[in-house]
Amino acid sequence: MQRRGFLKAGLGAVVALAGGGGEMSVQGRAAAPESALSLWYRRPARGWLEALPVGNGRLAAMVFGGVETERLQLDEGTVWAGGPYTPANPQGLAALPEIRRLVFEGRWDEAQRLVDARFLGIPAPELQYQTVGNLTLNFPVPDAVSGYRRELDLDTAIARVEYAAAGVRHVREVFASAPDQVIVMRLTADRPGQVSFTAAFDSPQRTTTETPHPDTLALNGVSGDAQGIAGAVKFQALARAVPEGGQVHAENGSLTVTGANAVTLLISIGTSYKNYRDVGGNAAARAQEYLQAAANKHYDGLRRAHVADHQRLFHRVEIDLGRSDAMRLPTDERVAAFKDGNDPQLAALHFQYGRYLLISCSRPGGQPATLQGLWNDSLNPPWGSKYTVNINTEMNYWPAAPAGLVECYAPLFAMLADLSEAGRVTAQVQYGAGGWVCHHNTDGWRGTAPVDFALSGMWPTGGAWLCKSLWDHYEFTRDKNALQAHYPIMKGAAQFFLDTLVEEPTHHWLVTNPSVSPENSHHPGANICAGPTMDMQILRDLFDACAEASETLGMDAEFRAQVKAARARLAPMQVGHLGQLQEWLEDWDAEAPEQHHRHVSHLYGLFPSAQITRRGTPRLFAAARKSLETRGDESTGWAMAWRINLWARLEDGDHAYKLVQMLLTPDRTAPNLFDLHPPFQIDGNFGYTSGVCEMLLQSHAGELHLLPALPSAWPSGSVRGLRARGGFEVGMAWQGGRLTQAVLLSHAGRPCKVRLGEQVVEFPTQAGRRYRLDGALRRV
Ligand code: FUC
Repeated sequence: MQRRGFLKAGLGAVVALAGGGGEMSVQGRAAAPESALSLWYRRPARGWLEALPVGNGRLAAMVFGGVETERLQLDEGTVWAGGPYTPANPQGLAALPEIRRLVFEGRWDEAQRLVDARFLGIPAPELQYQTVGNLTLNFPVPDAVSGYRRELDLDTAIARVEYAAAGVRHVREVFASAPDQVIVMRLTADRPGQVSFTAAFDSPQRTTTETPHPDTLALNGVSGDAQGIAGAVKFQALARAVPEGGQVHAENGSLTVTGANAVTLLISIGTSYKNYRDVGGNAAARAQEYLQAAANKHYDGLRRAHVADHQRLFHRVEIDLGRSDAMRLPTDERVAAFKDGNDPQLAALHFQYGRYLLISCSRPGGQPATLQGLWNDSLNPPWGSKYTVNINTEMNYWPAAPAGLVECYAPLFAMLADLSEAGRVTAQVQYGAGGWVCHHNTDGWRGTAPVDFALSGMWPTGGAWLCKSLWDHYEFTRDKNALQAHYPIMKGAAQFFLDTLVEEPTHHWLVTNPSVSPENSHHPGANICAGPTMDMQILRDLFDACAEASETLGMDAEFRAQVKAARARLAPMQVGHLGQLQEWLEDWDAEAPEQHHRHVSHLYGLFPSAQITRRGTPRLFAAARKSLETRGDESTGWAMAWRINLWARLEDGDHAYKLVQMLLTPDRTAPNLFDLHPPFQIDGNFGYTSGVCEMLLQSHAGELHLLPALPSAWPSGSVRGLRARGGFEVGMAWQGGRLTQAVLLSHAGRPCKVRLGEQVVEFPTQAGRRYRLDGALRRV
């Protein structure tokens, strides 16, 4: 409201810029930044969902950009509540036969009660990801400011604040450096001696502050207790001011700089977390080591290294979906206007934002992206900001390969290696099985047992779904060395199911039991079941991947024969009496209580899997479409993002775009472009970026399908650097809704089959060579 008044008033308007409740006069409206890849605003963040995220895969900050105060809300990816624990329930194994019998007899209520009583992990809930705290800078209060602008440039991964006060132009830059492992803030003014502030840490954690040096503040703390497990992650955050001119002085937990020409503020955080079983690291030594190394460099060097490192990944993909005048507006106004306006560049910006966020929160050596990536201001965030692996964590990584960021998979793969150890205990203790299992959630301690309650927790297929990313990595890169390293994880996941699948009484198909179709009820209050369609689809993919990998690697012939035999006996996908793809073994869909449920688990077969394709399985394809239509469009942020991908696979670009429009509204996209479930959940950001990839290029059916779901809203455009299965990199340009040219770079020398509508061409390729095609797929 306030903003609208301000915009209409133009010059000389008054807005609350102080952030502390005061009003300050603002003269002159800042113009849009030069970089079209910027999120930007004419006022400081009033709340966390307006603040701008920076991150380096381990450290993260939300930048508020106030004039009187600057707040950096800080996170470090290993600050998890509690400490190492093993949740496997020793009562589980004895209860399992009875649970299975009750499920097969349709006595779901009794089965669920038995799971709740005897089969959940101990503790049943998993532990949460937690914030470190804040570093707040207080500045001298100016009477008036002009030309205030706050922005995040995705191209450089730098957040920036600028304004003029009393004739002095102030600029702040903030970035999280991956090469130097510190968060850096640079404060400058265009007149000497004008940078002054007082900074202090605060935190909702159990912390103490100290001033170990005249230029350094320290915050020492330990993560919170949770579920009866004592908080065991010690952390230290350090902030050091390196002023040019002026004076710096630290005392009683606050750091004061007066009259500097410029200041570089370095923030370093170390924790005692070494891995999910060991929290014996020296937090202070780590924090100091990073700080010392960074302090030996000049700001320009830190900035240059950061920008180069970011651009090495970020520049791999360029996209142009068209431009319009809307680009001149602040980002939050564009979100509000998107659904009825003409702003294709916002769709492109949001696509690149997903790539920016993945680069910023998932880098080798760090933890995988949680439900909120790395960004969390709470000790108790929604759903613990954990890893929900019945959709959300998988969705986080959907864009990694197609959007040119395979390196960002690294923390997920490291977590899978952990889970393949931790989940062995759960497999053995609760199922008497070999291999490993992870149910529908995990956390910083790699919990793998069924969590919370039977309705959602009794789902054994989370680890198996995560393994799809290992196979995707191979399909996109054809990297056999990586496959070799990943194969034992996939094999262990498959082994668990070879040992635990049971024969269902009617058709003698092999099925999971007990399980659920994630979070959906087939009868009121009843989720537990045997052999939900999604489980069978996931296992078909896992068994296929294991068989093909073992063949490619020339090993494990006997195991390969076992998975192939088991695959052949899995319950098939079935079309129900309404023509829908059945979500369960029985034709229950029409009576299920929530017809518009957010999860569309059985459509896993359409996306991300390729078991249902338009040309390969037309009957199932029609059934999947029917199921998706029944579920409807309106849902949570991530669920609508999934639907974008599904409508793209259905090759209906305009329907996919309808969901883009529904997602890019203030109800589902915060002012800082964080996706809203609501609340904030980052999966919707990543699912969106993946969805745009699927609209422009698909490669799941043994061919590169160019522009399979181009919406009429993007008649002209271009993209460069998308990745496709088979090791291809693809650039395309189109006009009037038709392809004008395509360039394919073959990284693996695989044969290439290209589809455009109903037209198909095939040719062999050589690794490292580029192939140009015109709008009729003729080689040029
Ligand atoms: C799944 C979803 C919820 C939420 C949670 C984190 O359980 O069903 O909507 O996204 O994960």
